[in-house]
Amino acid sequence: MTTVSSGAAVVADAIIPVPVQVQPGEGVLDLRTVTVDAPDAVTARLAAELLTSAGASVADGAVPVTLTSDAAAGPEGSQNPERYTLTVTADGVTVAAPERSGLLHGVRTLRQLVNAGRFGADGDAVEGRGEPGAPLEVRAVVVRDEPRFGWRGLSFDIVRHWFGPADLRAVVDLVGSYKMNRLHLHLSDDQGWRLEIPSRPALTEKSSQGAVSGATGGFLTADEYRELQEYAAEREIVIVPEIDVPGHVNAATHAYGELMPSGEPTDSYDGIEVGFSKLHFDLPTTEPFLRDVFTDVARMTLGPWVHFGGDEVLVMQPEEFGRFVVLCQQIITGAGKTPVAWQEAAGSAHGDQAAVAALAGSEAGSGSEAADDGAVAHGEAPALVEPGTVLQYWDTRPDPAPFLRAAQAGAKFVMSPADKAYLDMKYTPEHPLGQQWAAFVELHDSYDWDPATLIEGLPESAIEGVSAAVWTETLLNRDDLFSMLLPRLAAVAEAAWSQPGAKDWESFRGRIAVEAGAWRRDGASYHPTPQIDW
Ligand code: TNX
Repeated sequence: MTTVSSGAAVVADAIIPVPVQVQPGEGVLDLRTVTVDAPDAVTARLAAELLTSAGASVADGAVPVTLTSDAAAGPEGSQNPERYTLTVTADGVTVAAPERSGLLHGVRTLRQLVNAGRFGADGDAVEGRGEPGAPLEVRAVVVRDEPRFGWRGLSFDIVRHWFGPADLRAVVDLVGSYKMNRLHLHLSDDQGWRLEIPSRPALTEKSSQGAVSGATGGFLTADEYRELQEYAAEREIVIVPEIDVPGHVNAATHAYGELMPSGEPTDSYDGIEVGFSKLHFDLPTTEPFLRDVFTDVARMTLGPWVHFGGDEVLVMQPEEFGRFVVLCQQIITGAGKTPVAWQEAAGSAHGDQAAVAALAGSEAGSGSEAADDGAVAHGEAPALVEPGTVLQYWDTRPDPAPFLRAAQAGAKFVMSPADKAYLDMKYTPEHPLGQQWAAFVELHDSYDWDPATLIEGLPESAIEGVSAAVWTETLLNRDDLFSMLLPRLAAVAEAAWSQPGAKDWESFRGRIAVEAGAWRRDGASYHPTPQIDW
C-alpha cells in the first residue's frame, strides 16, 4: 500500500492511450461529488456513469463537469472529428469537443485521472482514498488530444465459443475505455451461426447451438443485435458484423444442404481446423443465399460496414474465389453498405482478371483485357476490390504486391498483424490459453509497432486504422477472454490512437500498472505479465 500525501497523480502517468498534449495547471480538484452538464441527456448519463464507475457520486450543486460543443477544441489547428480538450482547474472540469465522440473521449481521460488518484503510481489503492467519503483528487491540467487513425477496434470471434449480450456489453465498455470505436463481430464460421437471419431461419435453427469441443452455442436474435448496436452507438462504437464466406461456411452448409453439390447438409463440426469448407459459385442456390444473408445483415445493421470474410479458403481456385469477392462487394454496396474483407480479398497475382471479366458489367471489370497470366505488375491489372472497400491485414507472410494494387484501386486497410495484434496468441510458450501459429505475443510485442510501416510501399493515406483480434478456440468464458485482452488491448489501442513519437514503452509500463488498479477494482481478469512491475 502506497502512502503518499496526495493521491492526485501526475496526469502523464495515467492516460492510455497517451494524448497529444498535456499542460499541467495549478491546484487540485476533488471530484467526490460532481454535477454533470452535457448537450443532451444521453451524453450526460454516460458521462455520469463513467465517473461514478471511478468512484464519484452525482449530486446537484457539486463540482461542475461541463461538456460543451466547441469547434475550436483539440490540438491547435486540428480538424479531426474526434478531437477534444479536457480542462481541469481547481474549480471544475470542462470537456470541449466538436462532436459527441470527443466529449466521451474527454470524460474517459478524466476517468483515468480519477482512477490514478485513487490507485497511486503502482496501482495499489492509496490509503484512505477511494473509501466512501474520501477525496478523489485530480491535478489541474489541460489535455488536448486527437486520434491518429479513425478505425480503432477489436475483432471478436463469438463463434468458436459463444459470448452473449452481457459479455458483449462488457467488451463494448472495455474497448470504449481505451477510446476504441469499432467492435467487429465474427458471426459465422464452421462451428456455428450467431445471428438470426430472418430470410434464412434455418441458419440459427440448425446451426446456432454448435461451438468448439461440444461447448454450448447460442445466437443473437434480431432484437438483441439491435440492442447491442444501440448500446455501442451510445458509446460512439460501431458494430461491424462479419458473415464469413466463401470459406468458414460449415454452419451454413449444415443448415442448408442446397448449398452443397450433393444437396446433402454437411455434418456439424466442433474442431478447430480451418480452410476446409466452401461455397460453390456455380450452384444456382449460392447467389440467392448470399443475397438473402447480406441484404438482411445490411438492413439490420446501424453502422456503415458489412464484413464478408474471405479468409483462408484453402480448397478453392483463385478464379472462383475472385468471383465471390466481386459478387459480395456488389451485394453489400447495393445494400448501401461499405464492404470489409480479410486481406485475401485483395486477390493473388493469378486468377483475378478472369474473375473480374466473368462478372462483366461491374465497375471492377474495366481494364479486364489485361493479361490473365498473373505476370502483371501491380497497378496495371484490374483489382478485385472496389474503391472504398476495407481490407483487414492479418497475415504478414504473403507478397505485398496485391495489397499495393488494391490500395491503388482505392481500397483502405485496417491493420491486424497477427504477430502483434492477435490477442488469442499465447504470451509465452508456457501460457495456458491461446494459440501460437503466428507468434508468442507478449505485451511489448503488442505495444512496439507502427501500423504505417507494416506493408512496404503502402501509403499512410490508405490506412484506415488498427484492429486487435481475439479468436476464441481456446477461450471459454469472460475470464479467459479478458486475461488475453488485458493488458494487450491497451497496447494496441495506443498503436491506433497515439502518434509514433509520443509513444514510450517505459511510460506505458508505468501507466498500465496504474490502470490495473481499476481492473482489480472491477474484478476484470488480466494477465500479470512479468514485463510490468504490478
Ligand atoms: C486464423 S486470421 C483465422 C481464424 C482463426 C485464427 C486463430 C483469420 C482471418 N482467420 O479463423 O480463428 O487464425 O488464431
